[in-house]
Amino acid sequence: MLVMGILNLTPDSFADGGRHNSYEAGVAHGLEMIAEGVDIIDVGGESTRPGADRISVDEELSRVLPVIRKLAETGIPISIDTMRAQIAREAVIAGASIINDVSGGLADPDMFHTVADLQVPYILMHWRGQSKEMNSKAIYEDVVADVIAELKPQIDKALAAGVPKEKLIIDPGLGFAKDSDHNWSILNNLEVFKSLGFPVLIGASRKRFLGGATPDERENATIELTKKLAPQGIWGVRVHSVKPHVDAIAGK
Ligand code: PMM
Repeated sequence: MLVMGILNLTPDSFADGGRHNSYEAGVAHGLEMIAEGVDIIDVGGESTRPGADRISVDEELSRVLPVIRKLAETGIPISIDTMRAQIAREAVIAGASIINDVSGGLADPDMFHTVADLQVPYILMHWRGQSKEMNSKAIYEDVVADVIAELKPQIDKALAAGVPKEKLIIDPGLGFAKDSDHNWSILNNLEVFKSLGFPVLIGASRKRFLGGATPDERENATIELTKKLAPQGIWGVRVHSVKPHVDAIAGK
């Protein structure tokens, strides 16, 4: 199971919110993750937390491109966490080699054609709407069946646009238009997601549904979850801390 380390380049991730510092701090954090054994670094410039505002394309580009260029020099695979086709394209030109789209192709009508053109792996996540509105969309008849039923047409559209089958990775999108019970139902039924025939990525790291009053408690719960996922044939976990997850997968 691969460890995808999160590198959020949003101003609230850094003490002073300044651009120069976020470049320096972002690169430093990326190098630290590499030293700890990360498999993929997931670089994102736009917050997708519930309630978050959108930022401009220029702002997103200026946050992510310099850091991608620098970290790509190390040879470690970099994914770009974006729902915008233009950002995906420029990030790949800058050195990213995977596109991680939390909207699963729903936010930008150009995304699937861009991915097909770039011929890079594409993480297609289940999504129901932008951060501002997603909590009100956490309504399901049967969350596992409904999420699968909504992932399938997006998969079909990606394939029809020319994204090669072997380049698709799916993600049930924990916390995106899902409450705590929904997230746990998904985690308890991962074989249904695996049966679609694509690698499965899980992003549970420090999310609220894990419980715990403090970030430390949520981090510990994330590590426990990684231990449970490792023997289940899951392709990768998207996590904030790298070393504890590398160790958990190695059975340490
Ligand atoms: N979660 C967040 C951002 N990007 N990408 C994928 N593929 N899967 C996720 O679950 C996911 C993601 C939000 O979490 P963060 O704010 O802690 O980065």
